Amino acid sequence: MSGRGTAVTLDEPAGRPTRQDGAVVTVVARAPGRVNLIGEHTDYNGGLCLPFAIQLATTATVTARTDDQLRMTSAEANPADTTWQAYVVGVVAELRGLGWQVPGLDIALTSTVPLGGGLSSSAALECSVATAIAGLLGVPLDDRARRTLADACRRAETDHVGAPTGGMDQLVSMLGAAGHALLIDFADPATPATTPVALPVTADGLALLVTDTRVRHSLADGDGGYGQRRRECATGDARRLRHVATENDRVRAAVAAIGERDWRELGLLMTASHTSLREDYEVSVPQLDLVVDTALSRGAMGSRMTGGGFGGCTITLVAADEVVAARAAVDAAYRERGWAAPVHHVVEPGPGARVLSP
Ligand code: GAF
Repeated sequence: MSGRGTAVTLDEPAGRPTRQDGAVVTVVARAPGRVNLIGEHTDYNGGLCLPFAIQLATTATVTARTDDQLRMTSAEANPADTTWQAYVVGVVAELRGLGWQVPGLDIALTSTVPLGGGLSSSAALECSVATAIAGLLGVPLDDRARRTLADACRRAETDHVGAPTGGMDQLVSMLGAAGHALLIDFADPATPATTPVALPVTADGLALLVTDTRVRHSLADGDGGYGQRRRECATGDARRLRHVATENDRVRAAVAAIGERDWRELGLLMTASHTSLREDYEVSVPQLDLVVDTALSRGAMGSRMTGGGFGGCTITLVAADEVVAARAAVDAAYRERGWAAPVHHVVEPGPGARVLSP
């Protein structure tokens, strides 16, 4: 795939292209973070997962330069921490590697996805930049292009940042649809099969409550827990693989339960997923367990950690009119232990990445 509209005049003194050739020079794109409803640590094990895109998102404003430089700013990143820049450099390198004629760029990022908070701020960042570049080059964002971008973003993360992630986050950020979760089957990791699954929880008086434990964990640490779990699965660790097998069964059962609007069953499957992640996969932490246990004791239908674990977020299925009480109970349990207050978001399945302007 090659871009068009990339020609920029080279005589602009401030490094900015003009529009005299008619090319679009500034594109604004938005890509969402995600929550995984069920199917954890299955993507890199050839299995099934069921994430959805959320309303929290990253917005990239990308302007073509007349030189080769990449200049970038982030409204939210800590100025002393420049690790996020590797994600951008990786995306540009991967797209150039595909033959896309990506010029030098000025990139301004702003995000409502908590950075490093388990809602896939990294995929939102990568996909917002990739989508803006596609817009800049005039590449239509059809299904094929979206998959190409998702895969380039995954490689940016694995090959440039050193975070050996599995591909779920980038795929759902690119392919998410409002009102739907995305069933992803990684049986053939090179061409994951995707099926939208309508998720009418709100219509049935329920809510999906995400709770950020405020415990941070980086997937980029190759010696850290995430990379270690991948290696354990690759070498056939029986307990880890038992989680993967039972989790795949739970995803299938969850899709069936959703189809029947059997929310009680979905809740039970979510909670069973958490137990398996805690006992067999050993990626939970006391804060995640406390949120899950407290929400369940307060009447939630199901609750589990979501994402890679070792911190990050939980997702809880709860009656809409019980959200306030569930939040208050979790906050109180945190206070009792003297932990910094968690952050809650009621989330709904939203659309995948898109160009906002022009
Ligand atoms: C992280 C990774 F980025 C995903 O690829 C996936 O493996 C997930 O952890 C665990 O299900 O979000």
